[in-house]
Amino acid sequence: MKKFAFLLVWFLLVLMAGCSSNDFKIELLTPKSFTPEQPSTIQIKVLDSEGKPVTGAKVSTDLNMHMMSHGDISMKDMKETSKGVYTGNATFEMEGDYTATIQIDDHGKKWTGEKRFSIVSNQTK
Ligand SMILES: [Cu+2]
Repeated sequence: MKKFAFLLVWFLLVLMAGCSSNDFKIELLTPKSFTPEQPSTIQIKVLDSEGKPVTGAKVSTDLNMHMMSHGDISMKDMKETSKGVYTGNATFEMEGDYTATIQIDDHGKKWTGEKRFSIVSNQTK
């Protein structure tokens, strides 16, 4: 009985390890504020499951506001500006809460996910 329990735990650990081996750790770096009609720099930091930077990947990001359309603010082929850090420019029209839909293609290994952030306009009204 004890042996069976041990085997079961071992099996679960193997399963969990198997699931996470393909995972990326994604960090979204956005400014706290923007200037209207001027591009803001958005960065996506991509690390592998061991915390090493993922280099040479294709990264694109779409920015959307909940229940609103501001055209789509998308950044295709973000530029790798340092190891594992992909940079793009977005021109915001409105302050508020955004969802970034991030797509990563690391030499065929794909990841898609969402990150949320909010941004304010630095122009006083
Ligand atoms: Cu809006």
